[in-house]
This record gives sequence, C-alpha cells and structure tokens, in this order.
Amino acid sequence: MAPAPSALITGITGQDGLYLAELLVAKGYDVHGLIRGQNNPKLGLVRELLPTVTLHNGDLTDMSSLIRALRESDPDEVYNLGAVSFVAYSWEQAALTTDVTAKGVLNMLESLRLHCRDDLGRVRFYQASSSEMFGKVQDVPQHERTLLWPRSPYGVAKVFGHHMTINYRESYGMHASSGILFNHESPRRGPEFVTRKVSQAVARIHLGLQDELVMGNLDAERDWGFAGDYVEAMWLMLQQPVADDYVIGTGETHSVREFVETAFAHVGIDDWERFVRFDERFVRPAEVDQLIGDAAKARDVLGWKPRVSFTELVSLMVQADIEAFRAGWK
Ligand code: NAP
Ligand code: G4F
Repeated sequence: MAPAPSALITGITGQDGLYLAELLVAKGYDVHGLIRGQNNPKLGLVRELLPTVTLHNGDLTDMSSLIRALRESDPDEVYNLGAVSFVAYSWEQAALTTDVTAKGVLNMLESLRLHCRDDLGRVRFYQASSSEMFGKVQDVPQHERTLLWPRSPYGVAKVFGHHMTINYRESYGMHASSGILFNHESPRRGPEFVTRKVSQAVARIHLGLQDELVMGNLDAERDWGFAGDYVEAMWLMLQQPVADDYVIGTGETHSVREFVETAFAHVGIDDWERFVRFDERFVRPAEVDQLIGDAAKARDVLGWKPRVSFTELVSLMVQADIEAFRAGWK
C-alpha cells in the first residue's frame, strides 16, 4: 500500500488553515501545520479540532524555522496560507505586512528550493493569492490575465508573492500554483472582517445584547463565497499534473449594504437602517470598489464550482453566531 501523502500548512490557525487541514485529514493525509509565537492563543483550538495534526514552531519571517519545519514534516504538498491578511491593518503596519505577506512567500519558496535540492518538482506548492491584487479593476469580471492594480499595502504584498510563485515555477520548474481567491467567509472568519463583524452584531442585536452596528463604506461590492468550498479548490490545484494559476470566485457580486440587509432579514428585521451608524474610522485610505471573479478556468480544468449561495452563506454565519452566543449563556 502506498504511504499516506503528507502536507504542511502555514496559517493553520486561520479560517482557511482549519478547513483545509480538516479536508486533508479526511482524505487520509498526514497533516503538519506551522504555528508561531511562544504561546499562540489558537493552539488549544487547533489541538481540539485537529488532534492528529503535527505542529511545528515557525514563522514566515524566520527562514531557518521554515527549513526546519520542512525537514521535520517532509511534505508532498505545501500550502502557504500564512499572512497578515486584514487589508485595513496593512496601512497601519505596512512594513510588517511586507515582511510576512510578501517576503514570507519568498522565504517559503527559497526554503522549499533548498529542501528539495536536485528534485525541484518533488513537492507541490500552493500560494494563497488574492482578488485584492485586482484593486482598481481593469476588467469586469476579473480573470487570470487581468492586469493587477493593488490598492493597499496588503494587495501590493500579495502581488509580490504571486509573481514570485510564478517566477519560481518558471525559473526552477517547481510545481508552484497560485490560487487567486475572492473573498470567502464562514463562522470561523476573524471578527475584524466585515461579514463576521456584521453576523456577530446582528446575532447580538437579535438577542438583545447590542443596539447598534457601526460601519464604514456600505457601497463596496465583493464576490463572497463559503470558505469550505474554497479550500477544495486549493487541493484540486495541487492534484494537477502541471502547476498553474486559477481564479476562484462565485461570479456574483453583492454590496456590503446587501450583506447587512440580508443578515438582518435572517432575524426578521426589515428596517435595519435604524441599527446601523456610519463612522469614518472604518473608511480606508483607498478602496477596492467592486470585485467579481470569473472562475471559468477553475470550472473547466479543476471541475470546481461553489456550492453555497450568498443568502445561504449570510444565514449560516448569523445562525452560527446566534447559537454561539446562546451557548455562552449556559
Ligand atoms: P486568517 O484567518 O487571517 O489567517 C492568517 C494565518 O496566518 C493565521 O494562521 C496566522 O497565524 C498566520 N500568520 C500570520 N502571521 C504569520 C507569520 N509571521 N508567520 C506564520 N504565520 C503567520 O486568513 P484566512 O482568511 O484563513 O486566509 C488564508 C490566506 O488566504 C491568507 O494568506 C490570506 O491573505 C489569503 N486570502 C484570504 C481570502 C479570504 O477571503 N479569506 C481571500 C484571498 C486570499 P496566527 O493565528 O498565529 O496569527
Ligand atoms: O471584510 P473586509 O475587511 O475584506 P477585504 O478588504 O475585501 O479583504 C478580504 O478579502 C480579500 C480578498 O479580496 C483577502 F485577500 C483579504 O485577506 C481579506 O480576507 O472588507 C470588505 C469590504 C471593504 O470594502 C471595506 O471597506 O467591507 C468594507 N467595510 C465597510 N465597513 C468594512 C467595514 N470592512 C470592515 N472590515 N469593517 C467595517 O466596519
């Protein structure tokens, strides 16, 4: 019998890292994760959800820790999901964002190149690229050949990582793929992102625990999908004989206003405007006005398509938060 394939995931404590690790464990992989910090607050959660996963201490800014994690895990596949991923925060700590989200990709690719030595195609690499790279969009919808025009330090950092991944593929023949993923959400989404901020607030308002929701730009439009669907696309990319880049999105766009309206509708509130207040603090120095992905290549080559609709996504997030807050009362 062939040995179980193995995978190393950076960013295993994040939304996507948890879903991807669960998917790979279910597929029989020997899963390894990189975890940073001397006392990471997510360690308990990872151990509880993923008891069979082996964790390695490391940080994307510390190349020797990456080389060590590769040596210890000896993976067939590496998924580089680790990043400073909150766009608004990237203006406040642009240098840190660059070190982790941009240079961290180079550190990982270079560590992998050294690890693989003379068999550079041996380990397959996935880079978590982002629709934020399209920024001031030059095509509607956006596809793999759309010109990149990032609008935030985060977007600029992701462009670096994206091109570096392509460069290592072209320079060294590495099996390095880049997934250009549009926004994907879930009950595991960090509370700083707009969808979870809204789902938590609506749940709390419904339960009488909060009376207002303070928001920034309600006109921005995003192509929102369910994270559980999107990690399958990551895995499918690394199962292809030839590495490539793929856009992953639903092909639908909705405004933040629509998200808020749909979330309130889930708890039976139609006159939602009375709960929502605007605050300049949440407006960004430069905005990405509209994102909508054309995932035709992923559909045709990978056979991937999203399963969860926009309305289902909003409802499942609000409902999960209602249940979580209720459970907290017990
Ligand atoms: P997330 O929940 O914010 O998770 C980010 C992960 O990166 C966390 O595990 C975090 O670890 C880790 N990390 C941060 N700094 C690190 C460092 N210096 N070294 C190693 N790891 C570090 O993000 P996500 O939503 O799961 O997204 C996963 C990846 O996809 C990210 O690269 C993100 O930029 C990209 N992406 C996300 C979306 C989306 O809509 N979710 C769309 C396109 C691309 P700690 O827990 O220790 O902080
Ligand atoms: O939820 P967001 O913070 O996500 P954003 O900026 O689109 O970035 C996410 O998706 C990217 C893929 O396109 C990822 F690469 C990235 O890592 C991250 O996962 O904000 C969405 C929109 C923005 O236009 C923002 O201005 O919501 C608007 N917004 C309005 N009020 C708000 C708020 N965003 C947040 N976080 N908080 C608000 O109060």
